[in-house]
Amino acid sequence: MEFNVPDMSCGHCAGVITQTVKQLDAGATVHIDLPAKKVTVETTQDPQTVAAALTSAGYPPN
Ligand SMILES: [Cu+2]
Repeated sequence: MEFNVPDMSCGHCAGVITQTVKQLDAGATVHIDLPAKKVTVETTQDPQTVAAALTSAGYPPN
């Protein structure tokens, strides 16, 4: 699944997003494309759950 996260602007944001996803699913794979503000996630969680967690962390996907 792929998310656009416009508020993600630096390595710190990328780290928070990665940790947020891994708290939901420790086995998740997270790939961050910072210039494109794109987050690619491979997880067993459903997209709504991941999107809600990112929103709670301060990085709402659009
Ligand atoms: Cu940042």
